[in-house]
Amino acid sequence: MSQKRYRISLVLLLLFVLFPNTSFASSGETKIVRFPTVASVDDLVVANESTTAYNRALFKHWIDADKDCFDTRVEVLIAESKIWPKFKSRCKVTTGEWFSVYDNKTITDASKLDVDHLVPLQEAWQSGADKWSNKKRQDFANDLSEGNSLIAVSQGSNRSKGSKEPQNWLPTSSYVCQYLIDWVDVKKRWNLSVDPVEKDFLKTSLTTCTNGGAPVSTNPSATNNSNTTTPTKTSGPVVSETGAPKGATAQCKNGTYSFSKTRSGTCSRNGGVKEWLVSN
Ligand SMILES: [Ca+2]
Ligand SMILES: [Ca+2]
Repeated sequence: MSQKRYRISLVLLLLFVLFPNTSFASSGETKIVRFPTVASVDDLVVANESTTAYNRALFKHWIDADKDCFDTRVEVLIAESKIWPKFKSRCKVTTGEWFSVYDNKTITDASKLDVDHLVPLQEAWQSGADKWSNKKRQDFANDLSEGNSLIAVSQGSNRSKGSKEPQNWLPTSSYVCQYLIDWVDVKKRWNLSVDPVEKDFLKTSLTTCTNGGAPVSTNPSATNNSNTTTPTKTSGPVVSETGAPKGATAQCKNGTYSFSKTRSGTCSRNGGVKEWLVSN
């Protein structure tokens, strides 16, 4: 499952759990549904930020956890490209088509993208990660387990964000509500605290996040989800498994992508090979 699709599924699941009697089907009437994460803000531990010296080097990234030759940054780029990207030296993405939800920009040159830690590493450090092991910090910095920890966005938007918190920086696009939801969700999943000012801002802001029944309708990239979340091959032949050349990339049956120099074991932890892809 791609990252954005997972994110949307998660939000839908939360809505159905919290509002079991609410119909989200299109019926012509507008339903106002408050984002459920308003309550979740109260579930976060409130604490003043740690003032111990921050060192970015203590959050090792980007690693290649599954050793498929795509490091974490490349994994995100592949997952979020609207088209099957092109590669250099087999493991690096050069071009594709990405939509930077922070500033509504379409980007085709991978070098123009940053993969953003939605909750910045420094913010994580100040919110409890200063007490973590280096291994846990590495896991956080390379978190692909959910779709909202890492996001490919324009360099300009990411660098204006820096390590700022929501009260000091928000996307210029209509992605704001989703951003706030993701911020709370990441902090909750990693048991990171919020400081009092941050908590007040999150609670106030999230109460203004309503919608007409489509939970992520303010996310432009999600409005056409079926087309935007699954990379599709735009060039090069699809070949059978037996005919796959060395170095081919495979789409696995669970929707992830895998690369193997020898083909052996490719997608073995991801449901097997669905099809082999060869980029021109
Ligand atoms: Ca990898
Ligand atoms: Ca904070």
